Amino acid sequence: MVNGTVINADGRVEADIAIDGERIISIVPRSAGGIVAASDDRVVDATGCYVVPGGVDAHVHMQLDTGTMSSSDTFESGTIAAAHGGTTTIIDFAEQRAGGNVLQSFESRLKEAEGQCVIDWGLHQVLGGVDAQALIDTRSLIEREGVGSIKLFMAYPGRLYSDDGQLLRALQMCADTGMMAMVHAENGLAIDVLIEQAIAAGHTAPEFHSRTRPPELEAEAVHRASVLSRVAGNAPLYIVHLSSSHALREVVEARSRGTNVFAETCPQYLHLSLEDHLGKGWPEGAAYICSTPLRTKHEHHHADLWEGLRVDQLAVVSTDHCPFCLREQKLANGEAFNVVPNGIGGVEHRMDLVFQGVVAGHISAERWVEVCATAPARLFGLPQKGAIAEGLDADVVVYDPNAQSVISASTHHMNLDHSAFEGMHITGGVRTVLSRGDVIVDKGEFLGKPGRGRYLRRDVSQHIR
Ligand code: DUC
Ligand code: ZN
Ligand code: ZN
Repeated sequence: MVNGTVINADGRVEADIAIDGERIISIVPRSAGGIVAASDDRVVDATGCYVVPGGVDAHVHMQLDTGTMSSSDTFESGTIAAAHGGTTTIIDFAEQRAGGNVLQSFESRLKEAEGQCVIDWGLHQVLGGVDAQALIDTRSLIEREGVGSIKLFMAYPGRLYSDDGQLLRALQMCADTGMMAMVHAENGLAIDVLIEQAIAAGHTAPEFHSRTRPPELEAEAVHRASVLSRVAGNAPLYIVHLSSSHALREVVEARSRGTNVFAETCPQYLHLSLEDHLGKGWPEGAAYICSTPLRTKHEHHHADLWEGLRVDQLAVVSTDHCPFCLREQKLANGEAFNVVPNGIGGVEHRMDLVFQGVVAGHISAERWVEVCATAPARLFGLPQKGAIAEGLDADVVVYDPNAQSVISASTHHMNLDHSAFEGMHITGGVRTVLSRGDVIVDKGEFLGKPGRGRYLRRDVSQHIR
């Protein structure tokens, strides 16, 4: 790959890259002569483009079973869409529910994804019912299946919810093993009261999804999770889909006390708002129902989250990709905010949507690479991903910083009949994508094949040990 600007989290260099098979074998600055290709080499010309590591989306839900429906992207369609957007690794979830067997839940999710993905993939383990056996089984997943992370819920009482005692026991296990505890931090008991009261008062419009999940209840849960992590012996803690200034302040406070806490945000919390999106009413507003919810534009959430990304208060941008088609799925249970399946589809546009922060001057291109690829790879035990470096997997994206496009459901590759980002003008765009040395996307054309993606055995977090 020649003539590009190689950008890693720690800097940039005008350099050429040589790839042999699945790996990057050398990076030669053009000041040192660059690489002179042999006549039978395949050459990708990256003139005028950035050459960056393939994106790592550490939080997605392909074909998620909600009990009554399945999120609309399969592992195949969702990973094809991800590849088009410059993401070459996803991490999805196996889900154990209360009373259920962790190892069985993991095996069955592994089977669902096997043979489908076009890019490399891993799984976190959700614990929807923390009990003694679940914790014993989860510990064994590290060696057995290469799973170094779990997910716990402080929301959804009666479904996936863990009480404080369950959280503490799970966090003690994480402190002991080094496993990363991903936590959905919202006070679910209080939220359920607000939802009940809103419905009783006839407040069913989409905006009440946000009004019944106030940022104070996100912040409170972040605070509690951080305290429990410290009491557990400083368990590695990762707050998922952080959406508000209030919650961010709690992360900063906990980090200043030396807590092992990291947080991700998602493109929807950087670009969308309660008023402009949920506020559209039915049916469009349903498209923006996700949890944590979109926040008001009259506070400083967007600006604070961009600043949090800039100064490393926020470590990662993931999508929480969880698409549901508008009429057949989002509105299938009727027009009341509390019966709409939660989720936004965005796996295809994460790199572009975060790059808009580079265009606007909120973050550097190096930081864009770090939050979209390097940090999630290091936090989730993937040392072979997330950087352009000799010996690492040749997951490489040629990104044109001057390309122009408009996001639209009519041109995206997700199996989704709408886009939460419809009509957004994007500066920058993916030109070519390599996954372990294979060109899988070139100028909008998909060249990969289902099943070529590999299951990634992961280690515990490199940020901790
Ligand atoms: N939390 C997630 O992380 N994903 C989908 C829905 C939710 O509440
Ligand atoms: Zn969640
Ligand atoms: Zn999620």
